[in-house]
Parts: sequence; C-alpha cells; structure tokens
Amino acid sequence: MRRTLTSALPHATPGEEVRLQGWVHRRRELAKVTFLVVRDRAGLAQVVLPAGTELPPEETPIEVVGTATANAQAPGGVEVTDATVTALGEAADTPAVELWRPTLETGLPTMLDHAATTWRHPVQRAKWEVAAASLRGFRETLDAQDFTEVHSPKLVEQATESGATVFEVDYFGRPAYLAQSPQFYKQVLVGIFERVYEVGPVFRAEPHDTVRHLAEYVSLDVELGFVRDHHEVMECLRDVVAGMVEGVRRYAGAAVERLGIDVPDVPEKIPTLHFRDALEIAGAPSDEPDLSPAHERALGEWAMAEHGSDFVFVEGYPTANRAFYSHPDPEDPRWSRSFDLIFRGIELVSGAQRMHRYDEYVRTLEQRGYPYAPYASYVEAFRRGIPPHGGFAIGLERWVGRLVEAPNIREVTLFPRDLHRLAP
Ligand code: AMO
Repeated sequence: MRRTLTSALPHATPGEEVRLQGWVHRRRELAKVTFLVVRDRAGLAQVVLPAGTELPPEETPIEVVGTATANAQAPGGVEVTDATVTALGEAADTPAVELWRPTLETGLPTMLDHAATTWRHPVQRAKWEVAAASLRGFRETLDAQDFTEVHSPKLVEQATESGATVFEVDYFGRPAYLAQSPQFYKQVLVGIFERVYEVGPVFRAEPHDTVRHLAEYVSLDVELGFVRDHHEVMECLRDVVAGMVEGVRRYAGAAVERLGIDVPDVPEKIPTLHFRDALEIAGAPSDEPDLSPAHERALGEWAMAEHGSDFVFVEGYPTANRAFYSHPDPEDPRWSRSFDLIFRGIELVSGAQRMHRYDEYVRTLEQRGYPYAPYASYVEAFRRGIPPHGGFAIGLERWVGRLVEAPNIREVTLFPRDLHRLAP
C-alpha cells in the first residue's frame, strides 16, 4: 500500500485503507477515545483510537495504517479510524519545547540549542520554506536569462573582502583561508561563461555579536559580462529580487499565510540615490565614509514615505572605502560605480561594476599597499581578456530575516554560526 501524505488524506475515499507516516505530534487521552495527531512534511492529520491505547511519545516517528473516515470536525474533513500504530524508531525523548502548541514559546538560546527539533515546529519550518522558495526564484530568474550556475573553492589563498575578518586554516602545513565570498572566482568565470551565479556558504570571522551578522551565511552571487556600467548590473539585480519575490508567492504560499508575511512589491524602477544625497537624507555629515545601520534605517523610511517602496538603491560610494576591485567613476574617481540595495532599512545586497584591466588592478593594489603575490593568480587573469563586467551578492538570511520580520538573523538560519556558537 502506498503512503498517503496528510495533505492528500482529505481526498481519500471514505472507507479506503490508508497508510500514513510521520511523527507523533500530539496525543490526547479522553474518557472515551484517544486522539493522535500525526505530522508529516505536508501537514497534520487526526487518528482516532480506542481509549487507553498505548502510544509512543511525542516526536517518535510512526506508521499508521487505518481507514479514511469522513468527520466534519477533523482537519480537512477526514480522519483515520480502526488504526494500527507502529513506531518506526526508538521512543523519542521529551522535546525541549512543546511542538504541538500553535507558537514556539521559548527564548532564542533554547530554540537554537535544540535546532534539530525546534525547526520541526510548523511556524519555524515555514521560515525556511520561504528561504527555499526564494532560492528557487533566484535560480529560475537567472536560468531564464542564460546564466550558468558555478561552484568555487571555499579554501582560498587570499582574503577578498578587505574590511571583514577571515578564518585561517592549516592547509597541509601552510596558511589558507575560508572564502569570504566567491568574488575573485566569479569575475574570472565571466571570462569563460559570460554570466554566472553561485549559491554557497561564505565565512566571515565577525568579531561582533549583532542581530544582522553571522560567521557563516549563504551568499547568492551573480556576475555578468559585457555590461555598459553598474546600472545594467542594478537592472539585473532588480529582476532577480522580483524573481525571488515571485518564487515566495508561487512556492511558499502556505508559509506566507502561516507567518502572515507582507510580501513586498518590487518597483519596476527602484528609487536610487547617490551616496552624497543618501548621507544628507539620513542626516549624516557630508564627510562620512559609509552608511551606518541607523542611516540605512532612515533611508528605508525615506523610500517608503517618498516612493512607497520597500527597496532603495544607494550608488556611488567613496572609492577608497569600497572593495579594491570596484570600478571608480571615470568622471570623478573619488566615487565608485558601486551600489548597495537597502531592503526595509537594512543592507541586503552589495555590488558594483568591477575594474577589468590588468594595469588598473596593479595600480590599485599598489595604492592600497596590498602585496601583489597573494593576488597574482586573480589579477593575471585580467591579462587574458576579461570583458567589462559587474555583479552583486545577496545575503540569504538577511533577505528572509527582513521578509518575516525576525528581530534576529539567527531565527531564520538553520544552524547559525557566530562568535559563541559552533553547535548544533
Ligand atoms: P558584502 O561583504 O557587502 O559584499 O556582502 C554582501 C551581502 O552579504 C550579506 N552579509 C552578511 N549576512 C550575514 N552575516 C554577515 N556577516 C554578512 N556580511 C554580509 C549582506 C551583504 O549585503 N563580494 C561582495 C559582493 C559583490 O560585490 O558582488 C561582498 O561580499 O546581505
């Protein structure tokens, strides 16, 4: 007999024999009957048993074979009666939190310490369903535009993002680093495929304990060749974010409903500010080198008030303050052809047009006082024909965190890594 998912039970013919598999979600012993709620990947189903039936404890994996029976009171209008319940594993220990309650009533540390079970809660699972649907939308959008998915090494010779700290590892007796981003590889891969994307982990030895930083996160990287300038890259990003929103709507409708998420509309043309104007709007001094989290919040409020938009682009950050591979503005090299996308008051994406000439790289490394040797294999690729190009990286957890309005990024990360946490 084939397995019936709980979502298919309402469509079973009354009287038909069915086989469910899942977990004991809840047992309820009443005077005349025992109710068993079974949870599987698709939802919940009710099984009715004689009073006094011995059942395995909550969270034990089980199989239920019984008769589909119409009952207007049961979820979906059909329950299982005359059932045999078989445990498919050891009797589970009592979970740290009661997963059958409608909301997870626990603090963040307990939730994270017991991630292997707390993620089973339907509300918690829904958050990752939103992440998975976003990834599907990301890939579908880029696949449709002829991008090639790539995977680059995570053990690397050199740091790519100068500002952030790296994890050093022992690589057969010599130092290596965990990749902070696929930056160098995605640029070099433009020379092979023209348009590439990568979904993968990146590592940042973040020394600060903040609600928006992880030591390991999922980076959605894109790089495209033969661009006119960074505006073409921003147009691509706009379409990618719209595709992610579409993915959430299409593939995570039930999760959206469960979480009561306000899914944003992505404007055809996202409001765009030059860095200098962004400082002014945020009330920052005009010589400020970067935007602080408070400035980003102010810009998010401005975008909503002035344009009804959850998104705002800031372009033209000071060259000296951006990653060395950013393309300076040819008109005024103090500013760069770089941008950030702010979503609901937080930086979600960084990107830029990149330099693509060998000489520019050599000069920039020199100006910044970086040694040539560790960058040699990257920089020398630019002598072999790399077209004008640019790209961006979206932080997956930042995206989902803002979408579901989680106060802390760890709430939407399956197994977060931070200053204090290396397990589970
Ligand atoms: P950047 O370092 O700005 O750019 O990172 C891009 C995006 O990744 C997310 N992010 C983080 N998320 C969680 N924890 C962190 N510690 C963390 N740090 C960054 C943010 C951020 O906007 N190579 C460039 C991208 C490019 O130019 O293509 C880069 O990595 O959402």
